[in-house]
Order: sequence, then C-alpha cells, then structure tokens
Amino acid sequence: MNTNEIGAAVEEALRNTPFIDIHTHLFPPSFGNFALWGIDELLTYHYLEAELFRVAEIRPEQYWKLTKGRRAELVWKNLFVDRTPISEAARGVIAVLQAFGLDTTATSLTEFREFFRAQNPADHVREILHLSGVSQVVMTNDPLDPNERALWSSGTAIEPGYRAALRLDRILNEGTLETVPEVRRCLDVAVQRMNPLYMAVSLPDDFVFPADDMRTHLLREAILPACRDLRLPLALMIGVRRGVNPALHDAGDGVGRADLRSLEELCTEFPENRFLVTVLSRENQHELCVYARKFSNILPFGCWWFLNNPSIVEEITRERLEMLGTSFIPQHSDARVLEQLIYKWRNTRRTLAPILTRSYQLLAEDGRTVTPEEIRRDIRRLFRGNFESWTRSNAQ
Ligand code: FIX
Ligand code: ZN
Repeated sequence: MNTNEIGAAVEEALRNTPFIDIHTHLFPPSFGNFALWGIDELLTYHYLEAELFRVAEIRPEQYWKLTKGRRAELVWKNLFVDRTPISEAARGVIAVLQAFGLDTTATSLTEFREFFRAQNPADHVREILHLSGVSQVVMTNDPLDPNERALWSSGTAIEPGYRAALRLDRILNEGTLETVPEVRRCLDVAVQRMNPLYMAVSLPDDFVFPADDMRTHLLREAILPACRDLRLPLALMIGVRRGVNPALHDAGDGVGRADLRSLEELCTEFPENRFLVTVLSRENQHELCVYARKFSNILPFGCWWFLNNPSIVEEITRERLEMLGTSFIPQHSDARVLEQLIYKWRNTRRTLAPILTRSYQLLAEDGRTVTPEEIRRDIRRLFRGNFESWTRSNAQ
C-alpha cells in the first residue's frame, strides 16, 4: 500500500471498529438522575465551568446558588456567544450540536432544550453509541453511595451497552470502612450485584506504597487479594490533587507528578494481580511506558482528563506506540454527559489517524508493508481486544 492507501485503511478501520469505552462516569437511563444528558448538562460540565470562572464576573459562591438552567445560560453566553469556543471542551459542545443539525450560533438555549426534551432516552442512548462508534461504556460505580446502592440492591435493569466498574475511592482515600473483613464483605456484595469488569481507584500525586498507612494496609490485606481471587484487574488512576481550589467544586481538582516507584513496588509484590494504569501528569507518561516494559501485569490506558487534548494525546500515543507496540489502550472518554461520547471519540479518531498512518509508513520504509487486515487487527486490539483479554468480558 502507498501512503494514501495506508491513510485510508487506517481511517476506515478507526471508523468501523466499535470501541469499548473503558472509563466513563455515565449511567443508563434506568438509573434516573444519575444519567446525565442534554444541553444543560453539557454546558455545566466542570471542564467548561473552570473556563467560565476565568472570564465571567460571577464568583463561584454566587454561581453555585443558581439553578442548573441559569448556570448553563451563563456558560453559553460567556464561552459561546461573547467568545469563540475554541477550547477543546467548548469545541466539543459545538461538535455535538452539529451532529444533531442544531444551530451552533444560536444566542439562546431554547431550541436545544426542545430538541433534547423530545428524545426518548433509550433510543437516544442507542443513537449516541452508534454515532460515537462505541459498543460498550464502562461506568464508575461507588458501592458506598447510598442512592446508587439502592438502585443496585433493588435489581434495577440496565440498558444494553453499560457495564460496571467498582470504584474504591471512598474505601481507600476516605477510610470509610476500617477493617479488612468489612472491606472484603463490601467488595463481595458489590461484585455480586454489579458484576464489574474491574475495580478502580484514583490516587493523589503523593501516593506512596508501601507506607505505614491505612491505604497500604487495605490494599495488601483486602483489595488486592480480592482482585486476585475474583480475577478482576485493579485500575490505578494516579496523580490527581483533589480540591486545589475547593470553591470550584469538581472543577477545582488539579494535577501533580507522582513517584511511580510505588507502582514498581505494587507490581513486584503482587505479580499475580493485573493493573490498568493511567497517570495524570504529563511528566509521568514516559516512566509509565518504561514500567509497562518491565512488568507485563501493567496495561497503560487513556490520556486522562487534562491530557485529553490533541497536542498531548498525540505526544503520549506516539510514545506508547514506539515503546509498547499495540500493548496498551490508547483512550477512554471519561464522559459524564451522554452526548460527550460523540465529540470525545470523534476527536480521538481524528488525532490517532495520522499517528497510526505514520507508524505504518515508517514500517513500510523499513521493509514491511502492512495489509488492511493487519491494520484492522491492530486497531481492534488497541480499542477492544486488550481490554477484553484482561477482563474476559464478552462485550458486544
Ligand atoms: O476520578 C476520576 O475518575 C476523574 O476522571 C473525575 O473525577 C474527573 O472529575 C473527570 O471528570 C475527569 O475527566
Ligand atoms: Zn473519571
């Protein structure tokens, strides 16, 4: 294949491979208020709220007193009407509106609200998954959230396309449960109810393992043995600094560089456990690739949160391809609002197409041409197979 043919084959494979979105904050419509969708939710996404507070007169304390509708209107006026929406998060909303043929230059939200109100939730989910090229989204499920627990314990049916991930932040970061048997019981019950694909925890930049603290104790004695017994990977999401500016609520979290020797210690002490790992600091990315080359029980995934911008995704993905071949998961969406899947996955495909094309071109120059089947096989592996083989999921 020549350069143009390689490029076309890559684009075709990216377009036609149904991806698994391994980390989102989405919920199925049957979860009621947990399931966020529509224009008001899109505009009050915390990525946009952070941008609003940079430019608007309003102080965070005043903003949080407003209704969600009023907040959305403020965001629209400040970031989309008074300014050109060129930031990544703002452009994403434009891409969603355009996908539905809505007027991206409207000065009021009325038409958008009418459009979203008219959608049937279950059909809308199906359409969004289709438009996003995603066959399955993995949720973030907190076993200690009383409202969420009530839904699971009453056996609420879950629409197709959603799978659970058991989130351990309250247990490991807030110390909500104190003893090993308590934690173990909580995990066993949650796994029984949710049938999760993996367990997950976000960790601060100053995370240390082993340390003389509760987190090390619970990881060693409860979480990692449970993951091993239940054959579930543990996702480690390292490098978040919660509440750097608490007045901004979810928009107030930051990032810090972590010491990844703790990851080395975990992999050495728990060789039978599998770790899905993402790191939030740009400065930690190369080290993560090196560790993945040392420990085959690490599967790097995603360009998380502040990294999910084309310039940084490009850099990280090229580095991973160069150092790990296809043995990583390039991206997850982290979507909180259903329609975000459209723009986040569209951006990922757009950013990855030239990167993958370039890799195959270099390979061809060095003596091996690839076939369209091989390109499809690689993309399938990156965006589903690697995850499926680690979670043994029978995702459709
Ligand atoms: O901890 C996480 O899973 C983070 O992704 C979120 O808490 C964060 O607020 C987010 O939405 C990032 O994209
Ligand atoms: Zn997340």
